Amino acid sequence: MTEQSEYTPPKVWVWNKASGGQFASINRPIAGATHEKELPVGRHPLQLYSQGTPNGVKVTIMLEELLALGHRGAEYDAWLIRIGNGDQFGSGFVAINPNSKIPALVDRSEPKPVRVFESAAILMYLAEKFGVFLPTERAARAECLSWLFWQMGSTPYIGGGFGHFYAYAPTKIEYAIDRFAMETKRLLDVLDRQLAQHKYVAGNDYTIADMAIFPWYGGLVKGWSYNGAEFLSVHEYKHVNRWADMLLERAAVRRGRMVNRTSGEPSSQLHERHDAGDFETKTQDKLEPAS
Ligand SMILES: N[C@@H](CCC(=O)N[C@@H](CS)C(=O)NCC(=O)O)C(=O)O
Repeated sequence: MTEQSEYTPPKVWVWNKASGGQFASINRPIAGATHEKELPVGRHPLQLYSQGTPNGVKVTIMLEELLALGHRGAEYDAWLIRIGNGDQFGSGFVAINPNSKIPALVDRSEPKPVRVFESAAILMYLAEKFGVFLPTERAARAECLSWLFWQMGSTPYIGGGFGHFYAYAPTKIEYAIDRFAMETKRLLDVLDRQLAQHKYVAGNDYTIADMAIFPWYGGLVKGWSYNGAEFLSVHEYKHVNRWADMLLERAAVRRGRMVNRTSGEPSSQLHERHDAGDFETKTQDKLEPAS
């Protein structure tokens, strides 16, 4: 095992130094706003404040799917919250999500604006509001919600565990990488076995469970996350690969992946979405002067 410097935890932990690593500047041990900043409000019923990370993309896929079905009430403004710049600690954002994480949604079509935070809560809220992508029959609903919450419970081990120690931590710690690579592979195998038996995650129908799981687990097998595809031998999960490719054939999934995205090909980044036509005219390749 790689040599690690000895660390004896003090009796009481105190925040007296930056933690190091890629997200050191936004990590703090206290909640609440760091600065006053109102959130902008657009003309649509739904106002989304987010960034195109896997948790953000779940919601933009759902919104694009709802619009594809013709639900005009799902028209939305997607505002960019740059988490690397600390926008999630502005007073307006903290008022709609005291946990200071994207995504957060405000539904202004209700008599009093409704705030929703936590991506699964947002998916459920929209599924219930529009009556789609969440089965109503009790057993099918239980299966869908089981997988939805499997995603919510499991992916911190992928993002905060594997991704953090494999890609972002200032030193490579073999013990931590082993522990979370093992868990990530086990989770991929759980999903692979389910998808060996079912077309979609929760059965024959496409649901919010697919939308929640795809950006994380689809992202791993498609090699979008942490440069970890080869390390994790993701080709082994052939049913997850089959399912991810099938979802990528959906135009709404492809659009959802573009919204609030700040990395990758400029033509794939739509920093803010205020109109369906923005996908054609406002991607970064169209906004940035050609170099
Ligand atoms: N359980 C939350 C997790 C949200 C989350 O971790 N969001 C990250 C981006 S993917 C974030 O906003 N990080 C900013 C920070 O930690 O300060 C959800 O599913 O909505």
